[in-house]
Amino acid sequence: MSKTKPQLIIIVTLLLLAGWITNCTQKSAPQPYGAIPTERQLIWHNMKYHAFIHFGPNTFTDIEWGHGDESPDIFNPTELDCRQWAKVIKEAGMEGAIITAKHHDGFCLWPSEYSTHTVRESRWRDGKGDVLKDLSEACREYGIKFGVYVSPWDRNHPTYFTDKYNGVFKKMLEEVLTNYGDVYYVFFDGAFSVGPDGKRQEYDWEGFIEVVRRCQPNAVIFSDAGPDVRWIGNERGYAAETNWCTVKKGAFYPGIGGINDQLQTGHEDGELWIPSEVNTSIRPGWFYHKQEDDKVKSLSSLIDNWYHSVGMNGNFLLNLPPDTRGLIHENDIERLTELKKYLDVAFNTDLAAKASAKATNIRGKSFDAKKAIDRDPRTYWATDDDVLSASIELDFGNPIEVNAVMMQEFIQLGQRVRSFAIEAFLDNGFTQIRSGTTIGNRRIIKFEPISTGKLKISLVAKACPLISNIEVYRVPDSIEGKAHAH
Ligand code: FUL
Repeated sequence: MSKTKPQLIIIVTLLLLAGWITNCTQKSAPQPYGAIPTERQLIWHNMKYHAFIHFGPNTFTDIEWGHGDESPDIFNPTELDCRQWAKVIKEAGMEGAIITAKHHDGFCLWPSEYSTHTVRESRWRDGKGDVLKDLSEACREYGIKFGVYVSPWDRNHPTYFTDKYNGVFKKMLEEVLTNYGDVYYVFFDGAFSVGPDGKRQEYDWEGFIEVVRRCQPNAVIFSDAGPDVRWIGNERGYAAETNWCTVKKGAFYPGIGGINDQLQTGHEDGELWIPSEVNTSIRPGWFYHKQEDDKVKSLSSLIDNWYHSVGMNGNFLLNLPPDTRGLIHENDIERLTELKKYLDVAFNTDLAAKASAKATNIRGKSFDAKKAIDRDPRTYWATDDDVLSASIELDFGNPIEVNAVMMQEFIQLGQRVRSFAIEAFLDNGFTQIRSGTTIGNRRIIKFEPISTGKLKISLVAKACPLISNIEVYRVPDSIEGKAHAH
């Protein structure tokens, strides 16, 4: 049946209207700027704090880098209990655990078919144990994510320094990534050695990445160079003041030296989204050493690490090395508990929640100022496309004491802010109390406590700034009875 003329007119009008509405919505929605994160990176961005677990023959030989010629019998934890680790990690508020499935000595914490230097050759549980099985099950039981560190450098495997090694390593990876359920994180270390004839093992990075993507498509891959998460360039647990999630193509390669400064900052105009992981150990070493039992980091240095990692556009990966019993040591647990207590107290009350907000520029008419300070990550404050400098003012009504501001960019559409300033209303005008450079996923700015009725946050961005969250706190220096945190 053919359509009548009036019907056609209605259809055309409706189509035009639909097109106009779509066009308007598109115009009012900010477009992505530069590189943006993938889904799996966003899941990682939404985490803050996870545990690193260095465990293996080094725990028993009391050294940091095993030579690969140690007897597998040396690995013999007397009370290994991965459920204790998982419980400690969960209670510490950490969201995942990444274990050295294989460190540089080549010893496999699982009975790999591709090595003779594994738990199977050890005395532990008569060679029938599997640390990865125990830990992955414990993680599931306690609701934390399971991740693996697999060292490409292997000082035991007979094929290392030959072309065959890449094939062996990929097979090992397949075992680790297919037998233990979901793996959220694969950590590739950059350390290596040069053979007696000056030869260096060439790694098949593309092949390694292909195995991870095929076996665990949701896992993020860490290395000096990403592809999903990059090393922050030091092992002290400190991100730099300027920390871009973006890096330039080809600038980084795992294991090349001389790039630590660039790893710290990333590159403002990088074409790749590779944010930073900030890692350190709770003790001086990565592996357990009895003589370090009284050298567990102080609460104030852990608090300092927290503000320099989670508070500086990174995640915090804190190493907790199990001891020769196969347990996380009491001293480490005490410190973790203190940090958790501190964080619970410090970030308990968001003082911005009750403030009213106004901004110098608001994109379109859709902006609800309250949304800039709520916790809904789907909403954000955006300016018009051509407005690259803007400020938001929070009014608390009456003066309150504050000393920390947390800000988050809506990174789904790129990292944009290149500088910011925080001003407080004192006496009868605004006075600048802090300024800084990048924000990214999360930036926490601490300053001396001030009593103020209003805070103003000014931003200068590369493209219209998008802020998904602003929170304000009065954080303590430490918890009761503990030393002052710096
Ligand atoms: C380094 C390694 O050589 C250390 O042993 C440790 O695993 C650390 C996290 O990475 O490159």
